[in-house]
Amino acid sequence: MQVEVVPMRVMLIRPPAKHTVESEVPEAVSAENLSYPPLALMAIAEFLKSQSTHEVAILDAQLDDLGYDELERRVAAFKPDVVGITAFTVQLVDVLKTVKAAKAAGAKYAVVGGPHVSDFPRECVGLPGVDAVVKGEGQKPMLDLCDAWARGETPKGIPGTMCHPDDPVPEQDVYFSNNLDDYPIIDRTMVDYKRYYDVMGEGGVFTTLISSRGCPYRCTFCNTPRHRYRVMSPARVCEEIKSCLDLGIEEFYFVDDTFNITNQRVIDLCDAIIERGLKLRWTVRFRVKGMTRELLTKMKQAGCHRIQFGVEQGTEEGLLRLKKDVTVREIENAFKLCREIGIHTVAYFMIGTPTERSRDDVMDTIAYSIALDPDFVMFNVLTPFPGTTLYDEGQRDGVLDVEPWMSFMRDPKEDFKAQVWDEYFTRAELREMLNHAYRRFYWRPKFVARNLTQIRSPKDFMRKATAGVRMLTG
Ligand code: B12
Ligand code: SF4
Repeated sequence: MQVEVVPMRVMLIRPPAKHTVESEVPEAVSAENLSYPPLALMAIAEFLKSQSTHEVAILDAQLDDLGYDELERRVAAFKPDVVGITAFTVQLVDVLKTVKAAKAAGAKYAVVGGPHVSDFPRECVGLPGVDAVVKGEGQKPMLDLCDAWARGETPKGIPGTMCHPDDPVPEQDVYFSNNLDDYPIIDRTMVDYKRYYDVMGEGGVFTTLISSRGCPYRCTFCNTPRHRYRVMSPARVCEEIKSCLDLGIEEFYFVDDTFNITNQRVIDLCDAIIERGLKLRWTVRFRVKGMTRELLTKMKQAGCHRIQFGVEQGTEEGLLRLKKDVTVREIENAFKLCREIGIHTVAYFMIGTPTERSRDDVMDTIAYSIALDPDFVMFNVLTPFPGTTLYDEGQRDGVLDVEPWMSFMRDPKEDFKAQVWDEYFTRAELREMLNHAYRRFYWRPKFVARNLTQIRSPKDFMRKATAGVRMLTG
């Protein structure tokens, strides 16, 4: 007998950012968090559309800064059978509120996925209102869940998913394919794509894209899944870029965990971009290892205008402790080459790491960030997240009390504050040094002068000025 399949109405939601866990990120930086397109949800939506007849919509509650009443109204208007919500650990309170609002609006099933679930699937599936969670890449598991519900079945044993805390935790991430090329190209028009922007960019229409998954390195503060590193072919990446260029998108940010695991991959991609005559401006997240003049020159030729480097520390001891697997010399070489070749740089630094034992040590980190001479710098207070080696080390060494984190996972509360590495400094001291770091870096005549010469348009000026004022007052 044929089972009747009724296509599901599926709404994928990026929750409002109203209750983000305070983790000592300056307001100036978090204020800019809302400008990225919801790439994960777009990838899932495109996949569902390409493989099924389910009706799919995306609701980016952060783009319009929606409150929960309005969110509920918008969900009710779409009448979804299933809502899928993306979860960062720091947004767990908002995720739960979104589940609640969606259910109140009539959604039958709520699925939660994203980086938080990948780390804590069992705790997440136990949260009220959550019907299923997806660990790892969500495209195929989300399709399987919706198909099961469409057939009127109770999903059971779908790879990559859990529907009850007693279900076995998926051991491996579920890929649609080992070949990233098999994922369909995302149609950027499914969101209001012209409204996303890059505050450090040049004011053009902006999007993100991803051309590889995973990272083989082991930095102790990072919880990037250690799954197999997979890359997209240069031809497939170019096809996706072309589809965006056709829409008038000019600025691209590759959000790969680390873009340059091998130089050859980067060179091949640049060659493909150049051969096809694609004209775009792009930025990437890089490691400083293996930087060569040849590589950077090729990248510049292919339109790369900015590289974001996770520097974190300016001493060999600090780098070793975080298992960065790079040296101070390699860092300095990378920044020097970028400056010579004319690629802008962003340096990410951490404050309050286990090897900064005195205020002088932190001031040395700040002084190093200035000496390195990047175009922009981002400082964060080190906050060991669950799922990282540093979190386990902190627990082992008696620096971190993990119980507050665990109870937050099971019962997220708005007043939760993530514990910083407070072996040598109080939270207040770290916050004060963080603010000092931003002021010292950005309040320099050299920085102001350089940025004035780089401003392209009045719109660009307004954006940078607003961000700059926030940095200095934040
Ligand atoms: C771009 C980015 C940002 C941007 C924009 C984030 C955004 N709102 O879109 C900015 C700079 C703002 C940012 C900020 C932060 N980020 Co961030 N960021 C990223 C980055 C580099 C790319 C995200 C992305 O677009 N990936 C591409 C998509 C396609 O992949 P994906 O997100 O993994 O999604 C797949 C699965 O997770 C799953 N999935 C995702 N959502 C859903 C939903 C459903 C229903 C289902 C079924 C499946 C599913 O399926 C997707 C498709 O395969 C990732 C690292 C990475 N490479 O993924 C870190 C990452 C997501 N960030 C991280 C962190 C920690 C932060 C900050 C807390 C850092 C800080 N201290 O400030 C802040 C928090 C911001 C906030 N307030 O929420 C962590 C998250 C860890 C966690 N457990 O939550 C990551 C994983 C980096 C890391 N390895 O530590 N980030
Ligand atoms: S910080 Fe970057 S290089 Fe280090 S493990 Fe994470 S993604 Fe890889």
